[in-house]
This record gives sequence, C-alpha cells and structure tokens, in this order.
Amino acid sequence: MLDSFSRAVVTADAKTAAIGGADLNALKGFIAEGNKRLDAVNAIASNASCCVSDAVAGMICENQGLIQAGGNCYPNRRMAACLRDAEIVLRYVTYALLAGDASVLDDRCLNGLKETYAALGVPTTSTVRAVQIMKAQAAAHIQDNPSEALAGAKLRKMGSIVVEDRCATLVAEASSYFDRVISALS
Ligand SMILES: CCC1=C(C)/C(=C/C2=NC(=C\c3[nH]c(/C=C4\NC(=O)[C@H](C)[C@H]4CC)c(C)c3CCC(=O)O)/C(CCC(=O)O)=C2C)NC1=O
Repeated sequence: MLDSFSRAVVTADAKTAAIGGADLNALKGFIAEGNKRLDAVNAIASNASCCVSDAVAGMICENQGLIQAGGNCYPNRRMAACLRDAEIVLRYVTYALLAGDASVLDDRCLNGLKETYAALGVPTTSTVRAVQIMKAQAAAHIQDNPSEALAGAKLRKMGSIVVEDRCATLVAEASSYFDRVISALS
C-alpha cells in the first residue's frame, strides 16, 4: 500500500533519480491542503452508514427484482452481504482519499472483486448503480452541500467547509476513486 509520499519515493527510485523539485512541490501541496483532506475524509466517514443504506435502497427502488426470489439481495443473508459490500467499498474509498493514492483500494478491495461477483452471480450493473449513488453522496458531503430535496429529514451539514471552491479538487479526487471501482467491475 502506497500513499502520496511513498509513491513519490517508489517513482523516483524506479528512475534512480533523486526526489525532484516538481515531486516536492506536489507533496507541499498535499501538506498545505491536508486539513481540507481530513475534513473531506471525515465528511464521508461520519456519514457512511447513511450513504450506504441510501445507496442500496436507491439501487433496489430502481430494480425491485433484486429483493424478490431469485434476486441477488434475496433473502436477508444476501441483503446483508450487499450492504456490507457497499460499506466496504466506501471505506476503501475513504482510505484512498486519506492516503492520496488508490493502491490501498486496488490491492485490498478491488483485486479479484469482478471475478468474485461473476462466480456468485452478483449483478455488476446494480453494484455500479449503488457506487454511482455513493459517488454523488460523497461529493455532496465533501462540498458540505447535501441537497435538501434528496436528503430530506436526514440532511446533515458538517460546517467545516472552506467555502471558496467547495473543495473541488478533493471532490474530483474522490470521484476518481469511485470511477476506479466502477471500471474495475465493468
Ligand atoms: C475487503 C474487500 C472485500 C470485498 C469487496 C468483499 C466482497 C464480497 N462480496 C461477497 C458476496 C456478496 N456480495 C453481494 C452484493 C450485492 N448483491 C447485490 O444484488 C447488489 C448488487 C450487491 C450490493 C451492492 C451479495 C448479495 C453477496 C452474497 C452472494 C451469495 O452468497 O450468493 C463475497 C463472497 C463471500 C461472502 O459472502 O462474504 C465477497 C468476498 N469481501 C471482502 O473481503
């Protein structure tokens, strides 16, 4: 598992190069923006159970065959496995966001997941739908701008946002990790 720092070392070593000015500048940025990153991780992690249950409920609403006999969220044992898997994915996305590097997500969560799902008959299009919903939720929580229309009574704001750009860079980075999950399953 790599983070932004160990990634810079591994990349430089592969070129037998010293850590150069551009690498150090990138790491300086990582440190300077570090508190925003921690807020972004916290925004996802402390809303995780709400995100997971809402994403899986949304996926099922759109495809109710999943909870009928023969569906992959039927019976309750599979429903529980599905909720657990969505929680696992979200957890690894937050780890990647904390590290600033996708390797923890790739190595410990996505490696072999497509094959596991194929063997178990877990429908990847439905999984992808749940991941897409979590991607949208994560963006809203990092921006601290959840939609009142979608969140209703569950609306929760963290109050820690740096308002000028609504953490656009971190939203894009988190989105890229969700996209990685989607492409690993597709
Ligand atoms: C740390 C990384 C890690 C991951 C990612 C992981 C995934 C994972 N999900 C599994 C099952 C499963 N995953 C699902 C998920 C779903 N079914 C649906 O219809 C939905 C589309 C979807 C939820 C969004 C289901 C239903 C099962 C059980 C399938 C079965 O036993 O028939 C299994 C088989 C073993 C088990 O049931 O526990 C694994 C290994 N395990 C891990 O250790």
